[in-house]
Amino acid sequence: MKKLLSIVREFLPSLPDAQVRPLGNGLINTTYAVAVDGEPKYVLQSINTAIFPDVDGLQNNIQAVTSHLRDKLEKAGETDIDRKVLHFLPLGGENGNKTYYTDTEDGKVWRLMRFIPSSKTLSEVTPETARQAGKAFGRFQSDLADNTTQLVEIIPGFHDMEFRLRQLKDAVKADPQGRVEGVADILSEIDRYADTMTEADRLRREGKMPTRICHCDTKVNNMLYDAVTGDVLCVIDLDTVMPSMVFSDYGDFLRTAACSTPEDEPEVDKISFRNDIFEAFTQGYLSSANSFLTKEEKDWLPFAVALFPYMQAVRFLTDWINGDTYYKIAYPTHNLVRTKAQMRLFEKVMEQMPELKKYVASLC
Ligand code: GN1
Ligand code: MG
Repeated sequence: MKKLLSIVREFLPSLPDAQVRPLGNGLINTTYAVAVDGEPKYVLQSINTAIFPDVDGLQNNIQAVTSHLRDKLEKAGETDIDRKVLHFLPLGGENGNKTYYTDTEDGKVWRLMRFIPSSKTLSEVTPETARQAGKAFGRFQSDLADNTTQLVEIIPGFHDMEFRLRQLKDAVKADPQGRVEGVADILSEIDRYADTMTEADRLRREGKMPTRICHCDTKVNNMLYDAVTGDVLCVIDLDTVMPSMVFSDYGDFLRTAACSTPEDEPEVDKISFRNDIFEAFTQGYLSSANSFLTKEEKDWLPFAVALFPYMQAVRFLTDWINGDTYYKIAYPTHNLVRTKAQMRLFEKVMEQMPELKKYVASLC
C-alpha cells in the first residue's frame, strides 16, 4: 500500500506514516480507509472514470451540495458539523482548489475525504433506524430544494426507466456473450411490466412531474449512523446527486432496507418485503418531506417501491447480458443472481401494492 500512501500525500504533503486498508463494498468505486496511529482519519477513493468520465462535473456537483448542506447546518447552529456532512480535501494542501488527483502513470483518478469518526453503516435496519433514515433523506431533499448552483446530470438518464429498458434492448440485440437464450423467462417478465413501469417517465416528459435534486443512490449502506447512540449522522456517496423525480430516493432506500435479504440473495425464497420497515421509513420520510411535495409526488411514492427493484433488475440483467462490464462482481454469475433477487423483490412488492397505497394515503 506504499503507492496509496504517496497518493494520500498529494493531498496532505506533510502527513507522517499512515496505514491504508480497503473499506466498504461499493459496486462502482474502490475505497480505502487511511489510519494514522491506528485511528482512521481519511477515506481515499479511486473514482471509476469509465462510469464518471466528467470528474470535474462530478466533484463540482459534490462541492456544491456539501457546501450548501454545511451552510444550512451552520445556520441551524449545529455543533457537530464535521460528522454531518462530507468534506473533501483539496489537492496540495489547504490552499488548493481541485479535489481530485490524476495519477499520470496509470491515469487513475483519486479523491480524499475526512473519515467520520465513531460512525457505522447498517447492514440491517430496524423500524427505528428506518424512520430516522426516512427523516434524513427527506431533509436532504428539502435542504437542497433552495440550492441555486446548477448541477450537471452526471449520468444522463440515470433513473429514467424508458432509457434503462432501451439499454436492455440494445444488450439483447447485441448478445455479445450468448446469454440471452438463458434469460428468456426473465426478459418476458420484464416486458410484461414495461408499460406500467414507464408511466412516471411519461408524466415527467409532459411536465406533470417535477424534478428536484435527489441523492439517487439511497441504498441502506449510504447512510452513516452514530456508533454509540445509533442516531443518523450523514448521507454519504454523493456521486449521483442530480435532478431526478423525488421518489427515487424513497423507492431506492426501501429496495435495500425493506428487503429481508441482501440485494444479491441467491435463495430467492428467502426474499420478502418488510412492511414494518416500509411503514416506519414512510412515516420518517413524510415527516420531513410532506410540506414540500406536491400531491402528485406523494401519490407516486408507492409506485417507486416497485419501480426500483424493477429498474435494478433491468440494470443488473443488462450488465449480465453485456458480459459484466459495469458492476463489480464477486463470482461469475453474480449479476444474474442479483437480477433474480431483484425480480423476486419486485413481485413481492407488486403483491402488496394495494396496501402500500392505502398506507401512504393515510399519512398524507
Ligand atoms: C451502484 O455506488 P454503489 O456501488 O453503491 C450504482 C447504483 C445501484 C447500486 C446497486 C453509479 O451503487 O445506482 O443502485 O450499485 N451506482 C451507479 O447496488 O451506477
Ligand atoms: Mg454510488
